[in-house]
Order: sequence, then structure tokens, then C-alpha cells
Amino acid sequence: MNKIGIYYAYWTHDWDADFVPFVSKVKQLGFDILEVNSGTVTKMSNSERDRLKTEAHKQGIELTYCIGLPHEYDIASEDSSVRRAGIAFLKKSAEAVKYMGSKQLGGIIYSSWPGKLPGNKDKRAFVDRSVESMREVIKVVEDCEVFFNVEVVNRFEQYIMNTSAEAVEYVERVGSDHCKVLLDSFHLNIEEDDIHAAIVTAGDRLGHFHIGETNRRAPGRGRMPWNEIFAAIKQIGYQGAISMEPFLMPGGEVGRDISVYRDLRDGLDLDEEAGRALKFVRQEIEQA
Ligand SMILES: [Mn+2]
Repeated sequence: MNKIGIYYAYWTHDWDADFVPFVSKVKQLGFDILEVNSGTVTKMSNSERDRLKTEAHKQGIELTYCIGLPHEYDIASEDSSVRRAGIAFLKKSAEAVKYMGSKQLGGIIYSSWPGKLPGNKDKRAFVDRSVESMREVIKVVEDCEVFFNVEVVNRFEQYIMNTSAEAVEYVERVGSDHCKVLLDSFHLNIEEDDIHAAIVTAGDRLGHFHIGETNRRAPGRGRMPWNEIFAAIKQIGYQGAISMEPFLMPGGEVGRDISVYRDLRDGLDLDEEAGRALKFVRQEIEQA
């Protein structure tokens, strides 16, 4: 059975947070993994990292990492100084993940988030620059023995890759087993003709998987075709992490950046809802 995680920002209004209290929270709810913001961990001192690492070890919780790079670190940028800054930040991020004793970092690490293709520009030049930057980053990722997973997101959030096929082409061009694909059911639902086929297309290139309903409610509340998704996951023999990313609360940086404009909690207790979704996901995987 795949290990199941949840993203800390389900509970926060800000991207920067103290992750330590969330370790015991997700443990009590029954999760295997807490997914945190790699930007915050990259900026931490070693003693701050030690505090989080110790707590995760004590609770038996694995940590995975996610980020949408800010514009100043866009490794696809036309501005070489921006690309240099992004490459340096991603190298530091790989070293931070290694320091934590963790393995997986993913997200929009190939450009910036949210990212729109500048008008009248050829996308291919941006993809080429991103691949070239990532080839440099991935050497450090390999040395650190960690994995960078490029997340396929919908057209309203990024332009470099919107489909599983585009992501596979990207990681093949990067040419390292340490650069893999991150698929997310929320984004798959918007862009793919066939969700099952998209997961099969990623195949053994799949390095991480995000789940959520079509409106980013927790799994089990909407019309996401879970049986189709988990059957595909089983078909390709994916053994990696499955991390849920529900976003229910409007307000703050998180509500603003995720475009949560209405309260999706509907009176639900967030902890109970996460626990319910976890049971639902484990049951769906078993039945698929
Ligand atoms: Mn995601």
C-alpha cells in the first residue's frame, strides 16, 4: 500500500509556518507523511531543521516537500540572473532535503508560480531554458541522492507543462532518473482527455502523486473518478507517496494564491475531515 500524506497548508493561512505541531497532528490522524513547503525548510537554520527532523523521527512521520517557485527564482526566465538565482536556490533546496534525511521534492520547480507565457513569445524557448537549468540542478540532486518531481498543473497556473505527456518529454530531455513527474488529480481533471491514460503515460517516470477533488475538497466529497485513478496507479506499479492537498479555507496568502473565494469547510472540523478522507483513500486504493 502506498504511503499517504497531507499538505500542511490545509490548516494554515500563510505559506511560512512552524511545521513541528503538524507532525503529531497528522500522526494522530493516521497519516504516514506530512508534506511541507520546501522554501521554508531551505531558508531554515540547521538547528531549526534539527527540531523538525527530530519530531518527525520521533513520531515516525515521513516528510515530503513541495514548492511553486517565486518569480525571482524562475529557471525558465529570459533573464540569466533570475535563472542563476533559481538554479542556486534549487541546489540549496536539494541539500536541505538531504539534510532532513528526506527524498522527495516536487512542484513547480521548472519555472515559477503562477506563470503566464509572456504575450507573443514562443513557449519552446522557455522550455529549452528550463531544461538546460534543470540539467545543472539535477547533478546536485543526484549527488544528494534525492528526487525532484516536476508537477503538471493546469493552464491557469503555468504554461511549461499542462499534460503528463509534456512532463514525460521534459524529464526525458533532462535525462536523469532523479528527475521525475508529479501528477495531481485536480490538474489532470482539467487538462487530460483520459485520466487513466495520463497516469499510464507517466508510468515508471511517476515520482509523486497529489490528490484532491475537482474543487480541491478532500477526497471522497466530489466526482473525481477515484477508482479509475487508483486502478491506473496499481497498473503502473507505482509504490510512491500519495499526498492529499485539500484547500478549504478562504483568506490569507494560501486562500489568495489558491483562489479559494468561498468557505468550503461547510462547518466541517478540519481534523475530522482529513481523517475521514484518509480512510476513504485507503479504502479506494484497496478496492481498485
Ligand atoms: Mn499539487
